[in-house]
Amino acid sequence: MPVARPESSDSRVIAHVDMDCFYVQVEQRKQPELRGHPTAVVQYNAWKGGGLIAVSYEARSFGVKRSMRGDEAKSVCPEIQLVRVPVARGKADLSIYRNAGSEVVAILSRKGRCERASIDEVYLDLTDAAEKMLSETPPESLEVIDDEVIKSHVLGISAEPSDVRQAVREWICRSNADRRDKLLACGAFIVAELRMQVLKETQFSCSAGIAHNKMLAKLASGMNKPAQQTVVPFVSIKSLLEPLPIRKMKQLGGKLGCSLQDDLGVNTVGDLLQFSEGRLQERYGINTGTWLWNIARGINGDEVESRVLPKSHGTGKTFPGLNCLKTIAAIERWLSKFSEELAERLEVDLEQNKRIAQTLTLHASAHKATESQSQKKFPSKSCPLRYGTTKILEDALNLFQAGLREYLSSSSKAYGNGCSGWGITNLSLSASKIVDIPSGTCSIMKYFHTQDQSCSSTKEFNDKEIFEAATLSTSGSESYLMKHLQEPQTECHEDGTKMNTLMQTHLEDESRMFEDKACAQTNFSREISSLSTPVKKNEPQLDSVGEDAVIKDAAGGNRSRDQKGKALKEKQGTSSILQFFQTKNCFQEPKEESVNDMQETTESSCSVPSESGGIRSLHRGADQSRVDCIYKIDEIDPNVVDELPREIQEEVRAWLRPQKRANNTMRRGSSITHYFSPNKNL
Ligand code: TTP
Repeated sequence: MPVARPESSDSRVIAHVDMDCFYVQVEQRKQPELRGHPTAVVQYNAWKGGGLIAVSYEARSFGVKRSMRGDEAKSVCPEIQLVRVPVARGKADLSIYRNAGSEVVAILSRKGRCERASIDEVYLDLTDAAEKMLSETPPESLEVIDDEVIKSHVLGISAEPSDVRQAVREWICRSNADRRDKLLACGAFIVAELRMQVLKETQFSCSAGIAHNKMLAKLASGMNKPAQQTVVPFVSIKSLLEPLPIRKMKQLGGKLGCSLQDDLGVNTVGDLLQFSEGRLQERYGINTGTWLWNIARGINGDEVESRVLPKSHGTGKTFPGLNCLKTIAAIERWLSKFSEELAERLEVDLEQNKRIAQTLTLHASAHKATESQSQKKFPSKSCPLRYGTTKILEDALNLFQAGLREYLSSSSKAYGNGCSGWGITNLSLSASKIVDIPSGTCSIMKYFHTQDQSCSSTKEFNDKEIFEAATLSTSGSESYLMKHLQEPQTECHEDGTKMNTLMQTHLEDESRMFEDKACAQTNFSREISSLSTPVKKNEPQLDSVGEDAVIKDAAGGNRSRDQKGKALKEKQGTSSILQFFQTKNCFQEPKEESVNDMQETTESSCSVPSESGGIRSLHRGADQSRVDCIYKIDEIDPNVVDELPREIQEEVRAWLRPQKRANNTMRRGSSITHYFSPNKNL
């Protein structure tokens, strides 16, 4: 539902930047010989040469359109070059385009707040930069103006084609102009410079709209493509909006737009101007009524959010016609591929951007066997996201089953019991509600906060825990998570009481950063205890952590290196943190840790750098038998050191430096040994 927001100021400078025929440009950069030739990117399948998803401007001039199949494009433009989208895991692999989009965002974000709106679109709030330019180097003071600025389209300027450039120059340099328009003129300079920089650094061209709000900037960016920019001065807003078909406006392509047309006879934005705000509120409610009244007048208070990273990660595939998926085995096969891809992307996001996703959602479309059945939608289902391919797959299957049950039960209610057949034509998984892990210890807490989800066993995963994505508000999700985290889960909670006092103190110091300290500590201790729990019989065991380590399964057989890698990845997460605290935990919980499983009581222990470049944790039991764990230094994220108590940071840092220096730290009076000494506080 649209939200009516008042404009914070009408002196903002907002740009919408949209890449030109983006996938084609990415392919042309890869194969420069395609530049300048009619080219299209196809999502290939055997049916009529696949579907076109991006078309170059050269091909467009021959009449090639995105809605065409490859064969049709060939018939319209025989010389067209069709490039296939890369394929991985049996489906389109968009990572090359995603990464190219990130390159562009990195450049565009240099001048102001930047919101990545899609794979190839960005909003920029350039107000501050424009104000700075206006006060320091106003356009009228410039002797030379770059051609890219002069080539701007300024809506409302009427001049003979031969005089347009001069008219634009005059508009840009007017000293008596309204301040708001002067700021837009400065915006034209800044955007032109950014676009040239994008071209220089990435070889991609883009187009842009410059206006005082997001709605107008977006409308303008598509008006003059490719490689051009359009400015919307205040006086031109009315003439820009009035003729626009109402259904072309954002959020009016669906039911609301239909209702405006059918019930009020509104076909263009201009038609909307005849209705008072009160009349629109009466018909559509206060919020939507005001929003409609506002957009008819070009008023839109949406802020540019500061977001250079994607809001969610999604992966999926369509299975049209006879290719639809009809068995759970087929669903599982595809969900397994999607889970693997999603887990990988989430891990990269966690590692590179320190972000975690909180919600997993499964979307599907069901086969339309009959016209009446086509009315019934396969419901989207969501649940808290647990990291790791296996867990994502497990949850995705549960979500699918829940959706299918609901789909079939309502279908059979509506169409009788004969309606039990199903076929899935579209299946996708997405990870959303992505949040930053704040720096400092809080990151560790948040990490475990998420990991805690994995404490709940799959058996506990039931329909009650599955909820509609659409009804999940942020606060709803928080309270859901908090509720579950606070519910004692016997196994975890009991282990939690083993938490070492050092860690408790440390957490308490940092707890201002976390809303629910008790909850965080419980989560943290759960994770600690699950780590410190000695290997169970059926779990794979690592012979050693060195290069040649092999994983032994319960039957004692060795698994391949690949499998080992995967298993390690799954288990480790942010391995350095877990490993480090595993070591600490050994120190802090001498008595309880040992009990039943290891048959030893830790009396004293210390961590030292090992000869093999790892950190070795030694624990001596009462019987003097030694548990010896080696942690590889190169697997430890140096950032984790900042999260440790100050008194031991220096020494741990020394371990992470070259081996020579690390060896110097192997001294008797080590602060770490002292830190963990049972007598430390005496
Ligand atoms: P768009 O920005 O819609 O289009 P475009 O960049 O190809 O062309 P234009 O210059 O007109 O903006 O889409 C960006 C990319 O997203 C596009 O290159 C391919 C991909 N895409 C799809 O895969 N499927 C689709 O249905 C659409 C619309 C786009």
